[in-house]
Amino acid sequence: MAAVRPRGPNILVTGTPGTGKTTVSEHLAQLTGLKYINVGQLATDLNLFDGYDNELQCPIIDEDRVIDEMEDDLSAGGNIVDYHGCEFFPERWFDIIFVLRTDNSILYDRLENRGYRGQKLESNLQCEIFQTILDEARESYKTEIVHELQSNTSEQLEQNIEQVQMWINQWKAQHGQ
Ligand code: DAT
Repeated sequence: MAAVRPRGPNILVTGTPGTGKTTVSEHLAQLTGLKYINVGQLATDLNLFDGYDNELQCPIIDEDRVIDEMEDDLSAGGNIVDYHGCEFFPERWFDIIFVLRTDNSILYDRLENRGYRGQKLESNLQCEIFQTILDEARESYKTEIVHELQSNTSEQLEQNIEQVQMWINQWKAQHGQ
């Protein structure tokens, strides 16, 4: 049976760092009134870390504590969640998953602009080349709720925002909201 979500659908926007999750999610939250949850930022704000990943050169989030922190919001519904991973979230949380994808050369420039260098830059590019996050999403959720979106250009950004908005409106109509 479908979950009851009084505040609207829960959407996960995932993908390799630099593919545009924050950009698209913040726009969507503004346009729709859904709550934006940036999981990396939440972990930083509340210091929910559990070690350090030497390969990706970033702290490892404490998944159990992050889930505890998010549970009330996700149970109520109406959230846009932004994170570069997806397999540790409870499957029941999400109504739809969007996996953003970016061509290598474009992603390289975005990550370099962000100050990524060496191993950190390489590991993130490999993550995109091997479609690691898309595979993770397909393995962790029903494939029919996992959608790949190309995120190379500002035109595609606009199209993606429009597509997700349309989906939200449809969901609300179907659920009498
Ligand atoms: P993420 O949250 O996935 O790490 P971001 O939203 O911070 O990514 O975007 C990284 C950079 O790329 C940022 O400068 C905005 C830009 N960007 C994002 N999506 C884009 C798109 N579809 N077209 C052009 N630039 C984009």
